[in-house]
Amino acid sequence: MGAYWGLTTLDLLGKLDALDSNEVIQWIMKCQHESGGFAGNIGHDPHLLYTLSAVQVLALFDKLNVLDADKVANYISGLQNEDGSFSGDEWGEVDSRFSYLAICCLSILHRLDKMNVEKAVNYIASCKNVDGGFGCTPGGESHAGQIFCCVGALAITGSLHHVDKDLLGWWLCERQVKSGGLNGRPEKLPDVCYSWWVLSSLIMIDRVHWINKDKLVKFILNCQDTENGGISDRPEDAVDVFHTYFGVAGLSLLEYPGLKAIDPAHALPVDVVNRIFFQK
Ligand code: GRG
Ligand code: ZN
Repeated sequence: MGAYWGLTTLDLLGKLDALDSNEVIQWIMKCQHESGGFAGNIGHDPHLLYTLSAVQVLALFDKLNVLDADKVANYISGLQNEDGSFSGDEWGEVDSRFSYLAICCLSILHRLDKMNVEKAVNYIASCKNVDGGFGCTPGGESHAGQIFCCVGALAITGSLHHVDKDLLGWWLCERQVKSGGLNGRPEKLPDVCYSWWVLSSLIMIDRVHWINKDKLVKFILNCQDTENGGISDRPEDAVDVFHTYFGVAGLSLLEYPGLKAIDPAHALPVDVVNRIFFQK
C-alpha cells in the first residue's frame, strides 16, 4: 500500500527511476499468497487492498507480465458475495470500498469477465443515499472516500447512469471550505487527502468547475514542508507519504504545471492507463 503511494507520487513527478525497479518487483512478488492475493508485507495475510496496490505498482513499472493474471483474478472473484458485494479478505467484512478494489484490479488485469459485473454494480447502486452520495453499505452515511470508490467503480464499468450528477456534484462542491481545502463530510475539517477523493469524483461526473481550483491549489501548497519536503493533511501538521501522494495527485488533477496527468478512476498516471488499455 505504502509502496503504491510513494511510487505513484514519484512517477507523477517524473522520478520513478530514483528506485531499482527489480528490487521492488521481487519484494512485491514475495508478498503474494498461494491463494493468488497479495499481502501488505512478506508472510502477512492477503487482502484486496494490497492486491490492487501490488497490481498498480507492477503496472507503473510495465511489469504486469510477471503475474499469473488468472490466479489473481480467481482470488478476487472468489471474494464476491451472492448479493454482488465484495468481502475484503477471507474474514468477510463487506464495504463498497472492496467493490472498487475488485473492479479496478480486474479491469487492469483485463479480467472483469471473471466477476458478476451486473450484480456488483447493483450492489454499489444500493449504497446510494438521498443526498446523492454513497456509503460503505446500504444506508451508510455519505463520505467522500466512499463516494470516490463507488463513482470510480461505476466509471470503470460504464455505469455512471446510476449517479445523479447534479445532486452529487452539489454535495461534493459543498466540501470546499473558506481556506480553499476540502473536507470529507459536512462540518469536518479540511484535509489534503480529500483533494483526491472529492476532486477525482467531481472530474468523473464532469462537475469539477463547481469548485474554486486556485484556492484549492493554494491550500495544498500551504501543506508542504518547504524545508524537508512532503505534504501534510493540513497546514503546519507533520508530513506523511499518504498525504504527499494525495497532495501531488490532487495537484495533478488540477493540471498543476510539471506533473504528469493522473487517471481519476484507476488512480494511475494516464500514460500507464493508456499502456494498459491501448497497447495490449
Ligand atoms: C487506489 C486511491 C486508491 C484507493 C484505494 C482504500 C481505498 C481504495 C479507498 C478508501 C476510501 C476512504 C473510505 C477514504 C477515507 C479515508 C479517511 C481520511 C477517513 C477518515 O475518516 P474520519 O471520519 O475523518 O476519521 P474526517 O475527515 O471525516 O474527520
Ligand atoms: Zn487525510
